[in-house]
Amino acid sequence: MADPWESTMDHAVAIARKAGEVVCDALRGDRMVTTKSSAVDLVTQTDQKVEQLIIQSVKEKFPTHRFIGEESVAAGESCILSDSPTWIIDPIDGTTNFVHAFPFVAVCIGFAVNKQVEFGVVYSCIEDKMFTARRGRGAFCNGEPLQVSQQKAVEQAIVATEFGSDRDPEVVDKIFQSLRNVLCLPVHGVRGAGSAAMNMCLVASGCVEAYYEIGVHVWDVAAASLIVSEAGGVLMDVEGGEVDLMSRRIIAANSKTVAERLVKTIVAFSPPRDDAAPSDRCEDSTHLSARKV
Ligand code: LIP
Repeated sequence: MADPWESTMDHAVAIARKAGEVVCDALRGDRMVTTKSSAVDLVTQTDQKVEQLIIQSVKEKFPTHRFIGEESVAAGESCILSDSPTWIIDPIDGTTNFVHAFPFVAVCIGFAVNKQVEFGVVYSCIEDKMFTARRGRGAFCNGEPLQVSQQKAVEQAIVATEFGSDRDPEVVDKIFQSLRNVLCLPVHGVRGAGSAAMNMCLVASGCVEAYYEIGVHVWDVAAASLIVSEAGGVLMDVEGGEVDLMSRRIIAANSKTVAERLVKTIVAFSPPRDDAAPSDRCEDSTHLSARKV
């Protein structure tokens, strides 16, 4: 049966690759860094330039489509997912990595219709790895099929997580309590690529058995969530049950068994939702300052 979103996905792959070229070019020059919700929540002119490149290219081809973009939301746009065809964009997932030239940087484009992700594209541009997934049609890296790890024993797993950009001591304590609990399950190891999407693509690739994080945003995980599930993986909320991409909480695992072990291990808390009213979100631009790296 013909795929109604085939040409749309083709455009997403093409613009992700073009955006990745812009990111890699910027790595060879100076990068002007400012901050958003905290002194370590970084953003650069390249993040903003790449997001606008993607959005403008989509508007020209698909003028009725909607957008949720990390930097557009930071600038005050709404973060509401309607039933309309919606592009969910993280122009640079791993911005801190980008600032430091740490080689895990991804352009993320998720595409949702009726609030369901229909395709996901994650382009790890420094590695030149194009991760893609189309609902019901599998997940791939540079055209090669992806399959999650078959290891069901969490004690023989590698688990990925991140520390996020919230430095509130109470939040940091909960993050470290979870990290300690996971490490002492025990697991073979804990890793972090510095990018939610890259961690999830490592799960889809079978290199890591699970990834969890509290504090991510819908643009970090929307595209990669489909890549994980189409590679045979499982998505779950940190307290069990169906993942809510707006909740800022996620477990992406190779199996329900591993996911459920993490549910029993993680110290859960609830950050302000992505679709909360802007006044209720913790994003505070009073940290805006500029420096060159
Ligand atoms: C990053 C996420 C990561 C999280 C960071 C940051 P960004 O996304 O990929 O998982 O821990 O705080 O949110 O900001 O680089 O697009």
